[in-house]
Amino acid sequence: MSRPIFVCGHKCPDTDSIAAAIAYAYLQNQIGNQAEPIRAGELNKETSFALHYFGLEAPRLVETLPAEDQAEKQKIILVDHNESKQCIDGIDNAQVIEVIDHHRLGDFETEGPISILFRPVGCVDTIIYGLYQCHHIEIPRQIAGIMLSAIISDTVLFRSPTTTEADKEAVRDLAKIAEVDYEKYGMEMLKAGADISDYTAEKLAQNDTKEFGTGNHVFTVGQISVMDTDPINKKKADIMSALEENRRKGGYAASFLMVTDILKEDTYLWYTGCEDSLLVRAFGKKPENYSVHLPGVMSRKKQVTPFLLKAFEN
Ligand SMILES: [Mn+2]
Repeated sequence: MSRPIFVCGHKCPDTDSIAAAIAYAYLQNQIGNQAEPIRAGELNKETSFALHYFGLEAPRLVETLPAEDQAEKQKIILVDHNESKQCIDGIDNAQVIEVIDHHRLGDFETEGPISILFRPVGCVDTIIYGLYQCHHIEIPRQIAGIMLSAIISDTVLFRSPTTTEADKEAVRDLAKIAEVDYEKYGMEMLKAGADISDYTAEKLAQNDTKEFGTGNHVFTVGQISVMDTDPINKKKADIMSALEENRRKGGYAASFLMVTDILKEDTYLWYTGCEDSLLVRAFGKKPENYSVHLPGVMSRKKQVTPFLLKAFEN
């Protein structure tokens, strides 16, 4: 009869976006709605590690939602994002029927009424975990595994200030179902994701990049998690050239790259395209060599983007 509803995370998908698509599509199928998880981009190493560890297939890659000549548009549920700039290409060819997210409410507009569920928690899979409980649906071991991977990833094993009690509780419960020692597994997974040894400067420059905008200023913020900043610092010159190249091509006001040390729990924010004074306005610190050191900063959403948005407005 009808086509399955797509469940899709943001572009440049992270573990949360992939896990949420898988977990929420599974839940939809259990409650009688045919759904298929899809992804809007390549998997990162951390996500590949987690999928492989729990024996799961990656969602199907859909680069652009095609324009349909059918009377009814493809239905889609967005998870882990809501800003139009972060949506899969061709989103206007689809009908968004639901959004589940844990980010700020962006510029999202729809033609008709939709279901939305937002909660200020560390990970969208924590919200989805709650939905499994609401519907009394049993979580299979593999899905519990990918969901807890997502929560560990987004909260950096509870180190990020975005972490809530609900995230911790979900991980503890999911770890029992997945039969893993979540601390040991979590460190292994983060380590797999932090391995950048074979990444080119171009790839590093666009790692986990998201677009944000305020008024006429559209900028990008990417993030790379490492366990040691030495290797990436050695490639800084090439990464900065690639970052500037991407900024120029995309016509962005500025491009930022968070180099986050997950062991030291700090970030070096690299940037191109804007004045040093913007960084001073945003963080009250004088940058050096296109980098600002931000101790204790790990969360793009909570500790970086809001300050950049404000600085651009002033
Ligand atoms: Mn997320």
